Amino acid sequence: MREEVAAFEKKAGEVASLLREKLEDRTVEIFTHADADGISASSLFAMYLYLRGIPFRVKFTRPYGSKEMVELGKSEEERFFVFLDQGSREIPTLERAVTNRGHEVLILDHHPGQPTQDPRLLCLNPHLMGLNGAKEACASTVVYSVVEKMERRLRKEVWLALVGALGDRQELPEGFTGVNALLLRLALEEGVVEKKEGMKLLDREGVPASECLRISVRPYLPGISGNSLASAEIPEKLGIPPSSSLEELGEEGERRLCEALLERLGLGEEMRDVLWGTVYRLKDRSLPNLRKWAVALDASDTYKRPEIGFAANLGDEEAREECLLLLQGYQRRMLENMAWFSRNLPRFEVTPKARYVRVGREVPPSEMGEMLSLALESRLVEGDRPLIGLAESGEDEVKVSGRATFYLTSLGINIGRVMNEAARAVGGEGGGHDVSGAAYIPKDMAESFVREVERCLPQPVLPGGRR
Ligand SMILES: [Mn+2]
Repeated sequence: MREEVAAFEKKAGEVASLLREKLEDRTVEIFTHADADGISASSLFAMYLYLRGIPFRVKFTRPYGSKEMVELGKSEEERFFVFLDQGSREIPTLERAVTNRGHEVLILDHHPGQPTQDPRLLCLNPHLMGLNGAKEACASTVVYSVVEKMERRLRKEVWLALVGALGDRQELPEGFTGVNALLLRLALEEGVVEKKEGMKLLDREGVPASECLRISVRPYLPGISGNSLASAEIPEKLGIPPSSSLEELGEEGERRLCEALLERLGLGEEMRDVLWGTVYRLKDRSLPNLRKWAVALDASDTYKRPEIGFAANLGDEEAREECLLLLQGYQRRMLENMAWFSRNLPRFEVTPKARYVRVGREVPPSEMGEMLSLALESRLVEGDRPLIGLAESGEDEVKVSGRATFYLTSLGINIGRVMNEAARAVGGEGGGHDVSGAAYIPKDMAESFVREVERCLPQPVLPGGRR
């Protein structure tokens, strides 16, 4: 086992034994991000509390900023706050305004943050062991690593860690790395998850291959997704029976379809990793493949109903069906968003340092980040510079999403840091990982914010460049 992963595992064990005592006779208040990773992380934590009969509340929320943390700290009675998939950035505020006032805090997160010596603040974060929280562990991975050590029965729920990692796009072309890779091995050994080679499209079952292509949004297939003609023609030319699902084609059939798609897309070999890879499934088939399930959870977030995804993760069958319906609506909306993106491509402002996508109210703020990720992944825009989106959110607020590629981060670009610094400079809040981040800023400061981003981003290293 790699040294950093071993150090993470050791620390997880320490956190687990301290936490077991701290949780006795408490009511726990969980604050979690509402995306696939945050929902899965909170599902795992809730399963533990439920098994132990510890009362809890879950709040799905965008990451709490320092003002909201200070408000929490003002409470008179002593409370137990748990921050999942968030919290690391606010450690100084938590020490000053929350634990200082007698409250206990637990942070299980994978966003960058400082270490803490505060005995009332328990924290597990892969960054502190030298791991990269953008690709080696997600919040669900971190939560699993702790709760599994307190309750062996949770071993069979290890698949939720993989769902979180897929949701956060932590599966690299070569597969999972770091703690994620460790948990995948465990999931296979436990016999909970199966894997095989195949196309990484979501709708592998239940619909014909042509429909699977037409509604494909993760990945998005330029010129094919949303295009009934093209998506019917490609399988037809290969002689694929019109009613066959992807799953029914067998590996050889899938490979032929993949080659035909690659040729049609004409985007070069690098799209192969986007289309082809590992398919993960639950052995008991109680959910669709895990990649699809991760996007279904994201859909429940987009429709502001993360509790549906949460309930489905916990085994509620009605919620599972509802979540899959939300996914269908989400796929339709993302197809529209991507069409908007393609249409407006020529209008985006491009500076030597970044590309700016001003969506106004055309794309909802909750869907913009995903739209940018898809645009980069599907090569609708070149990955030669960061992609920064600005959307109106509410009366006087703008949401910003930033996306880069691992190639750009290797050149020293850190989107989370840029979001944090530029937002603070204009009176907003922001943060995130090296490859992706978000900020909320006052609406009238949007242009100042863009100037700050230009100031914070390093000089471009290469003219052009690739992903
Ligand atoms: Mn996350």
